[in-house]
Amino acid sequence: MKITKPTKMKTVLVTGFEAFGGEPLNPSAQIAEALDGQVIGGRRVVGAVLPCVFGASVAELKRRMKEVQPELVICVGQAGGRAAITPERVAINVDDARIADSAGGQPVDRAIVRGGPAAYFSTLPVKAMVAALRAEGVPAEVSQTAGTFVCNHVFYGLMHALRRKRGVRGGFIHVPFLPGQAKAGHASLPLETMVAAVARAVETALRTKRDLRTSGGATH
Ligand code: PCA
Repeated sequence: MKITKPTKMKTVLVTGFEAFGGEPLNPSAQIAEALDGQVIGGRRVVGAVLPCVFGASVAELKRRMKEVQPELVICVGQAGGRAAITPERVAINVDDARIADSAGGQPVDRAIVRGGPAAYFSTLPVKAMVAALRAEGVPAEVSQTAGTFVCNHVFYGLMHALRRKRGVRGGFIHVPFLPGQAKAGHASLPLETMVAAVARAVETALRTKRDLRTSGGATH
């Protein structure tokens, strides 16, 4: 009798961030925790929460990538004030913090990787993800900037780490506040909607090798 070892299920890494900036919670951490252990598109999702700290966040991301060996990495962060789920198109090589991170660090106009490229594009099918979410009635749009705080920092660090890893794709999605967080006038989305949206984004990324070419760029 021939005994074959069961093949290990492929994995997807989804990260969120701890709460920051005086907020009691961060929807991205709750999304990562909710998706941890789920199976999407035949892959096991590992959810992890990163510190909202320049440097340490990327170190923790790389540690988890080494451990999990994912074929897809989607980092998620909170963008308070946004009204939609926003896959990010591009990470830029600069840290420029308006507020201190959770360890008191506040870099200004500092390269993330000295001598690194000015920017990296997401290797996620951002337009296909937006289309899939909109088809389900979830507000979504491609974002042209992930800012210059810890989210952009992690996004750039991720894409820099993946630059020579053929076959492993990655990118970043910003999500709005939760209803309990949103101050007057700020948009929000319920947690269930955001968890389902990121799950749909993972599923869409896994089955879409070539992004859609729908128009949808900003006019300014
Ligand atoms: N949002 C911040 C950092 C952590 C988070 O969830 C940002 O947009 O940079």
